[in-house]
Amino acid sequence: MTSYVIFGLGQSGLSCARYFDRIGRSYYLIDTRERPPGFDKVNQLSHCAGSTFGNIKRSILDNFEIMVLSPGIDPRSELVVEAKKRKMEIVGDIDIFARQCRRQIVAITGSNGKSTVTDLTERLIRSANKSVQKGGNIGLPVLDFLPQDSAEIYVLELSSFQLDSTDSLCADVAVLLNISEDHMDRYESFNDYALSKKQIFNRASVRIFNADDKLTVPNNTTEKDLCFSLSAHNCFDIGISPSSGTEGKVLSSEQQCVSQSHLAACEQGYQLVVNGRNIVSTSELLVTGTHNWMNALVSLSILDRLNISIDEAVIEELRNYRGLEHRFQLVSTKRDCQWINDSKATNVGATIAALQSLDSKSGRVFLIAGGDSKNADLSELKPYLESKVDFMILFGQDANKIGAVAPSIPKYYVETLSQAVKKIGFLMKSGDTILLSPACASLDMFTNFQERGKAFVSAIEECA
Ligand code: UMA
Ligand code: ADP
Repeated sequence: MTSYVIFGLGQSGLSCARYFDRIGRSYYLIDTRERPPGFDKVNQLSHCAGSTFGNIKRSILDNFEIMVLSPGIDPRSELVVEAKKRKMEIVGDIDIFARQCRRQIVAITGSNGKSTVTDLTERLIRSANKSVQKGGNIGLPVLDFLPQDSAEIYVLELSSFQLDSTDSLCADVAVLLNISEDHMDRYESFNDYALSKKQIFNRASVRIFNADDKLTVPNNTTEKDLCFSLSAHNCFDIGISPSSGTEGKVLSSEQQCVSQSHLAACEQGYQLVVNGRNIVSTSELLVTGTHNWMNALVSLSILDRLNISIDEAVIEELRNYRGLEHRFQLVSTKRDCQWINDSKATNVGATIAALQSLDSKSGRVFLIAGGDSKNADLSELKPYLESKVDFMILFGQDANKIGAVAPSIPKYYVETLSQAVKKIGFLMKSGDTILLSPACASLDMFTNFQERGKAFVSAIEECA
């Protein structure tokens, strides 16, 4: 009988164990952590044949044929390399899900915007009266949905880590939002990371990609695919010409057609134009920032590709969407200033998007940044810092690295977020913007980005 070892007892591993319990399959659990997050739940599992936590010897693999690998585990780690050497089958939770799921799957990846687009897409599909469920990297492990498989459509946020252990996914719609440097502690090169993201297109029926970010463009396109862009003109640049209305042509040798969605300038701001149809003006939306308008455009494009009618109920849902917590979120107007919590900006691309979204006519900008840069090249921030930021308040492990990027900007180094807010309290005046957009992961000082965002909000309440 095939024997399974589940490597990693975090959210994914635990959900896999529970799924195996539900279908009556036995398994063994291992984790290099002495007390992994699922430790206290092990005695509630019905088909767990045993477990080893902490120091794991290679010989443990003698007993197994298939390894279910958690996304947080580096495939270069000793035990995974050994498993590959032994020609064990290595699968991720998304792979197991994809093999069993009989419903439509929308798969979303990118360096930034995944959670927002996943969340918004689920809401829009639900407002069109379809049964839908979001899951994946957004924090809802997919195997929790099986074997019931009760939704009509699954909207999955997929990280590059998850894509690396997924060979069976045939997404009905696969979306690649953007690619900028992230997780360079896990990939040998930026090219490797980009290739990992592009795996989302493998075997997909319809591909949605970003005409403004050439790295996201699939090698071949078909008439079912769709590209989105800030402007209709950018589609020309990659060889797609918008024809009289709804469709454009790829001018490559294959001469294939793709549809497109874009922003079009109008009196009130921009119109979201989806496959030739004006849907809504950005002035009617609650979310702000160009990146969020692009996210809205992508969610609408997904509905278009699923043949779900974008009717008034869908548009009303979009108008009322407030975005997710900790993502470029206005959390206070204390002392007549804009306090923005963008704690989820854990890489350079997200902080650039936040800086680009700041209104250039508003007052001075204080940027709070720092944390674990994950070996990223921070120099790309330089022009955005120099054109948008008046003061930098830096903290965490890589504070000095960020500071070195823009030597001309006045800066202060602090130990905690409350010290950062106190410092700003002395310098600020009415009309200023204070932006927490760290460009770094939080793990050097916090359990996660949510805790960092909450610490910022508490500091505003107590210290500003
Ligand atoms: N770990 C060990 N030893 C082990 C197993 C894990 O040290 O034996 C460490 C990992 O190196 C990692 C941590 O434990 O630092 C968590 O890893 P995990 O694989 O146990 O993670 P899960 O709890 O299963 O959560 C994962 C995703 N986490 C990661 O990919 C790191 C969650 O995304 C996701 O929500 C969840 O599955 C459900 O699908 C979080 C994340 O940070 C939000 N994702 C990264 C990101 O968005 O940038 C990719
Ligand atoms: P992810 O799940 O990919 O991390 P989120 O939606 O959680 O994406 O947003 C993460 C960060 O990226 C936030 O700081 C957010 O403001 C920013 N962001 C959201 N959408 C985009 C986008 N389309 N392009 C660039 N940055 C974005």
